[in-house]
Amino acid sequence: MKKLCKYIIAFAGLTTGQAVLAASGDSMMLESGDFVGYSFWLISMALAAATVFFLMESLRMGGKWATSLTVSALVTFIAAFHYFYMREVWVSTGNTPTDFRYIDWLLTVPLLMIEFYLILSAITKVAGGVFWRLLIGTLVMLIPGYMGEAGYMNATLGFAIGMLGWAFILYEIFAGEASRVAASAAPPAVQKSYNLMKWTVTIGWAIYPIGYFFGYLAGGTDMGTLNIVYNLADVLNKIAFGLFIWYAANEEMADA
Ligand SMILES: *C/C=C(C)/C=C/C=C(C)/C=C/C1=C(C)CCCC1(C)C
Repeated sequence: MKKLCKYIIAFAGLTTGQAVLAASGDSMMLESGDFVGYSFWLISMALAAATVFFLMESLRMGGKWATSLTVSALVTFIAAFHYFYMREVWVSTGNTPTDFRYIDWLLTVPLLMIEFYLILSAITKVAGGVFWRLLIGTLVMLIPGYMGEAGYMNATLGFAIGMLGWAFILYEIFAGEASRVAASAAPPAVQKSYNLMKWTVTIGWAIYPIGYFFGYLAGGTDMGTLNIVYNLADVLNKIAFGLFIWYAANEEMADA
């Protein structure tokens, strides 16, 4: 009977175009109406597709932009993989996949920071200190954030220290050495993309602490909302961020 049920479910899955879902076993079954689950599915696929795109474009463009586009592909690749796991956690247990999310962030956020260094390095010589300061800012932002969310530290304290790390990053890209290099040496296309990236780190990234605040500090929101908010933020901060670099590369190569 159980076997028969499995076959019926597998068949229904196939006929609705959910072949992959069915093949992966019975632990994971996306329920109709599970919008958080839908967002995990959509975004994992969008990240996978973006990875292919950035890699192909990296090969096509080559030259000094190839590394930046490859790093964009690494970001979406790492995130796509984590999304496959996060999706399973959500769909099969309804829990928030906090650990996977932070492991993903720990890898992808430093890579996004490297992008600032790389797009500036593509056009001029940039001191390594820019990279190290952005990396330190990232760690100060994420580690206490994790400890707060996972319950290893007081949630308010983790939030407060994390905000300092983010402020440090914003300082570097708005007023620090990176911003001075961008303003003095970068051609217009790169400046435009630097600005788009800078504002993404300001406005796009603000979504995460806002989610954290409402999720853990302001009485608590439901975890479904928190996950949709984090998921949508990732589309902007991972896929769109890569597209801004791709745009600068295209423009700059057309001008050169
Ligand atoms: C691709 C993933 C990205 C860009 C993740 C970014 C995450 C943040 C900007 C998190 C920020 C946080 C704070 C500023 C305060 C403490 C809580 C955090 C970790 C959610």
